[in-house]
Amino acid sequence: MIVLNSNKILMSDNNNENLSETGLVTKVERKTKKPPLYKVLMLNDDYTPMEFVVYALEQFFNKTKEEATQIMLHIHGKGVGICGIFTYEIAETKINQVTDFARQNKHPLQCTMEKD
Ligand code: TYC
Repeated sequence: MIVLNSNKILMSDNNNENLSETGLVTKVERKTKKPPLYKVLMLNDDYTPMEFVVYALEQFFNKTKEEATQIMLHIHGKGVGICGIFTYEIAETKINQVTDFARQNKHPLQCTMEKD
């Protein structure tokens, strides 16, 4: 945490605001900023085989067969489901891996991302 002026910090809150002795509100900054996170969502369709979706969830999202089956059935029933939560670049990579794999196998399976 870096203090941006030399006033003594009397109080601190979760908003990174500090009340100094002079009554001035000072801002502090985390040294390591948390990156924004994105949900990778998988969409239902009428053609991709259930076993293919389960396999993709195991391969690209490190799910067990049981977890992958639950997620697949959720997507099948509700239309969309969460595969995982990642930084932007990792989410993008996962989406490309799934869509490339689906295309190679002539399945219409699709993923998107949404800010968490
Ligand atoms: N609805 C597909 C079927 O009945 C299965 C499926 C599940 C497809 C999840 C895509 O993301 C998906 N074969």
